[in-house]
Amino acid sequence: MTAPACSNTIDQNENVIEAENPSNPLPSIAKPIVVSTWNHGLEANKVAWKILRENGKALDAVEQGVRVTESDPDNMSVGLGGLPDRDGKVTLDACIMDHESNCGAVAFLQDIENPISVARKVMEETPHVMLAGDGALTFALEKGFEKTNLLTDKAKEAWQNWLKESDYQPVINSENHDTIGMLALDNEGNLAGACTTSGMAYKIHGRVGDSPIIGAGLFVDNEIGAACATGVGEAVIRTAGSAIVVELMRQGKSPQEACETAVARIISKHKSLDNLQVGFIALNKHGEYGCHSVYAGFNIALRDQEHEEMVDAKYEMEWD
Ligand code: SD4
Repeated sequence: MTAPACSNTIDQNENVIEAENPSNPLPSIAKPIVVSTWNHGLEANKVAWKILRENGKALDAVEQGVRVTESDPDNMSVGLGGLPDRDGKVTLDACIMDHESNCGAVAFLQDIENPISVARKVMEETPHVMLAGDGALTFALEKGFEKTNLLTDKAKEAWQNWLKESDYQPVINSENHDTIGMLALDNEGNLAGACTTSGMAYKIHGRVGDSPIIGAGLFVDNEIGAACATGVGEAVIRTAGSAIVVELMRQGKSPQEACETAVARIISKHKSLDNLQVGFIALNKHGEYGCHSVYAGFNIALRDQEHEEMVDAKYEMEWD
């Protein structure tokens, strides 16, 4: 899956690129690739790949890619059709980051189908990184986004069924942690990433997860690599998950080794691992990728010149 981050490599013109000190930037080989979380990544990757293949920018690829999942009403964990919080409100978190360390995010945003594009506007058209709640909505409307009812009949019915139990505990299981995180490397050798979710189903109204938090749900350092996370956001925030994965790559670890070490960190920092699913994906400047999760079941979608496939992540534990 990955080659050692420090070995010499050959670029597309057959030039040998000498490995550098791992604390220095990795040499870039222009080799477009996109990786994203879970099965829905396959469809999202198609759109991202078309942009990459036509020499488009990684930033455009990840934004347009994850919009596919946000706009899919059948997907119950991202954007339109996402499962609501315990009060029946669909609230969205998203962030985006480019190769110049520009980043933008929205948190606790309601009624907007494509939060990733609002996050990009925050990045490009404000001096801020994150807008939340009503402020984010007002900003989105000012920028021309339209209000949409995100609660589909299917999601409403699921919420009403959940209400019958009325234990008012956010439900945590492997099925409802289905953020889409996407990382891309373009022909220019630039990296970008995007992350978007409706978050944990039946969460407390106002809860924000890791997905809009730069360094937790997503991190990109164009000198080294990019990483994103899926799963229980609280655990990812506690460990600065995606930033850690990138820093581990900076120290010379391969993307796979970096994801494994970050998962080990999550495990070591939690006394109870009940339902604590977290998965990471990472991509470095060579176009090498890795993925790893706490529990079985995490998979990623890969698209490059030779591959269009799902890859099962290795993991630490089986579910009981
Ligand atoms: C969250 N990390 O809100 C998100 C949920 C998720 O796959 O990743 N789902 O905690």
